[in-house]
Amino acid sequence: MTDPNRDYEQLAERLTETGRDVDAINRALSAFDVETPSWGYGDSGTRFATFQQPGRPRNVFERLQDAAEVHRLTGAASAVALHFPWDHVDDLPALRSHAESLGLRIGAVNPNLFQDPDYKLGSVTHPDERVREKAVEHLLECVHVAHELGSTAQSLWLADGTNYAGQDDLIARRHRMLGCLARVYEALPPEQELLVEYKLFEPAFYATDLADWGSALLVCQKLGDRAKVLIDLGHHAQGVNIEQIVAVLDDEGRLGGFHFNNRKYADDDLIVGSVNPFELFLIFVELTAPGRAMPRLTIDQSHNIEAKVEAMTLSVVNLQEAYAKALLVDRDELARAQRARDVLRAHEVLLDAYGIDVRPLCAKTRGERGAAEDPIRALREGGYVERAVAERGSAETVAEGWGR
Ligand code: RM4
Ligand code: MN
Ligand code: MN
Repeated sequence: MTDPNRDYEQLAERLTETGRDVDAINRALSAFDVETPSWGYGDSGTRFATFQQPGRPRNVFERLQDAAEVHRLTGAASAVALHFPWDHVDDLPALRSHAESLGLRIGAVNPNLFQDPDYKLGSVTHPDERVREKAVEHLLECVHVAHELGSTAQSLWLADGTNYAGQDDLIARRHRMLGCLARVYEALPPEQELLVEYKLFEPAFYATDLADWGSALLVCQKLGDRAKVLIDLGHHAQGVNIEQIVAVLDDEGRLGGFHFNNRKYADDDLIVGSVNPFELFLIFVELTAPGRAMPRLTIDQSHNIEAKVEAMTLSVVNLQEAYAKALLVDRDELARAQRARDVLRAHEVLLDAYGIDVRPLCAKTRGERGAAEDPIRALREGGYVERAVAERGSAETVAEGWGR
């Protein structure tokens, strides 16, 4: 068995020898924080089935408890993104103080415009004014909810789109959307921003109304400065260079945030870093480029067969490690190689950082923050899940629906 302290000392020594400022890296790492999604703790499934897990949270209060456990273990997940109406409660102040009593704050509020039968042909793009009004009303309600909960963002994903060529006029849909979103934007209190997510496909299979980052950016530019684009890793065509999208949106001052997950094929919502850790590292290399401010970072995953609290904990750990590796990129050497037009030296600078085992560094930082050096092991040994099963019930069944 290796000694974690010795591993850390050896790594720190090597990093110092190669000119890295280990204290600065430790400071940056310990300030790292992501939002976890309430919907990642509750039931979720595929369109074929939802497998309910023993000890699953029965309501938003219990979903927050699970999120607090992930934060306790990782020290880096202090906010929880909520989804409405999945997380609806009558008493918003009670929800807010429950979160605060657990050492959490409420992250982005996510309106849901994709499950009501009225939205079959769209929400803010729907041809019927009545349906569009209903959608705007829900969005305005979410602005109010966020304000009450101390949240500073609306995170909007539209399922709107068409399944067949000729089904509707694409530009008429766009104009309806712009009209509705302008009203919501106008209603935002100063502390809130509007994050606009895009997705190439699903549930619409001919034309999604906000299919790509460019379409989302155009909408944001029309709305105003506090409208920004949100990137979800599962929402692109295969092979799209996501790190380049990060760089371009940041350059335009419109990078609002991230939905982290990983995919092999479509919007698979698997654990971030489980399929393509190198891509994740390259995204963090862009996010940490000199002069850039970190946008809102959120996990957006559905854990269908894996243990949920464990999956979320591993996701935060994977993000910490990708971030740590990005912090180790020798930016001066990279700039030198680029100036020298040395193609492979520049690439090698990235590979050098990627190749470093940062686990001792992350473990040390977590320990210093009062979190677990080995979060997954601490979760397994700490009995949290067993206690949840005892309190919440152990029925493992297959059910309809997901998100709560
Ligand atoms: C969508 C999208 C949204 C999320 C829903 C549940 O594919 O990623 O961000 O709110 O799923
Ligand atoms: Mn998403
Ligand atoms: Mn998605």
